[in-house]
Amino acid sequence: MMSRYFLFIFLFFLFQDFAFAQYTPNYDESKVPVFKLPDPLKTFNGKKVKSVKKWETKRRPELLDFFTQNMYGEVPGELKITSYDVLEQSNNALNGKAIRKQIDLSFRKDNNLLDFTILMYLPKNTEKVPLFLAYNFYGNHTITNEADIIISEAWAADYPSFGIINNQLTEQSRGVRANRWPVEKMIDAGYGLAVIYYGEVDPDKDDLSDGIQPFFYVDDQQQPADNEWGSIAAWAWGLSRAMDYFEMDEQVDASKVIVFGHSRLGKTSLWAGASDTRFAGVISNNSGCGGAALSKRRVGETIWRINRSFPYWFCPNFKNYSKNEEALPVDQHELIALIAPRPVYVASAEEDQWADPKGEFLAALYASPVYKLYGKKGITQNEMPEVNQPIQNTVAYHIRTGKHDVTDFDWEQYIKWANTFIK
Ligand code: GTR
Repeated sequence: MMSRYFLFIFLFFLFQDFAFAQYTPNYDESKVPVFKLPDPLKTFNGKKVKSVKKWETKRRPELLDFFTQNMYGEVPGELKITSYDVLEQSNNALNGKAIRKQIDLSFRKDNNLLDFTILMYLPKNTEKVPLFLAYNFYGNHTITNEADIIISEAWAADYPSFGIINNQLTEQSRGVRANRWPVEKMIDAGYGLAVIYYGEVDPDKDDLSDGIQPFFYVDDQQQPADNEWGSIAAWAWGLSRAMDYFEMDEQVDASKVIVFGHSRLGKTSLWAGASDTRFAGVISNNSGCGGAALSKRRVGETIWRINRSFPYWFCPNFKNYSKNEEALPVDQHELIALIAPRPVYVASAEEDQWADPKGEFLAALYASPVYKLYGKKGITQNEMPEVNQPIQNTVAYHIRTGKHDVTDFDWEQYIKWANTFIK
């Protein structure tokens, strides 16, 4: 009896060990699997792409289609802005330095209604201005201390130290993320900033009955089809609708909108820039798995892991590649290549190993041949740069000291790069 008991314990621990080895994230370069990265300039049929024309008519569309059908998911229909409202406006924001506007966009379809509010800070120019467009994680009122910023009523993940309980944003979180948004620096450099609380477009939870997706359900459909949009594509959809608005706003230069995002919202900014060519530039800050990092390296967060923790971010078809990266006929360098020839900036943080900084660098590097085809300079060195030593070409990359975050250092680089490549 006793020995059976020990055998059971032994087997239990053996299994645990096995499971542990298989499922712990890998950070060891020597354990990165050997893989062959697909060539962005070779079609799925193996034909070499030698001209911009072939890229634009054949290779780019087939790559975009692959990412759409198998990763981020297709937007099942069109929905334009039904109406927009200026909720609030001031010419005296940031101590007289800027114009502030809060614009509500409404979308109606059948009996559904969705609203989201764009908070904009603009330099006091008479000219149309270039703009950074971004989502925030905890509401527009977290990005500065200004009392007039409206607090969203949309669902939010609880975060007690920010005063977010019972899924409601509160006054207590006003300004708590000001450190990530050096608005005055942007204004001084001649840029506007437009932000949206991402939870207004699709709450970040595993619930497929809220947000924008249900607007397109047919009959008794309860969730997007296998090739239809997850939350990242839904958030990207919202950024494109903000772009629709900017095309009507006389204070904005809609040909110079740079879409920025951090982490899951960096995955979103990359997909927005890949799927909507109206964005003039794209910034991915610490976007990691499903963003700028190569999936086939399986360092830090992997496809299996992200699909397990966030099954609703990507389309259901993406689960086909969980623990099956070798079957993927694409990798994230090709997502970046879809942005070409427009400027793209990939940024990592030294302590953010979960996002695989090296995999982010390599994706920027291997996207570069497509930029070269356009006569643009991508990343031209094979080695990662030193920390805090940005490479700024049409494709830009830096790894800074510190953790998974958005810092002044990051924004100083983005502004400098935008001055050269976009403004
Ligand atoms: C993590 C997730 C990452 C990244 C991050 C974030 O939990 O594993 O892919 O998106 O969240 O958005 O902060």
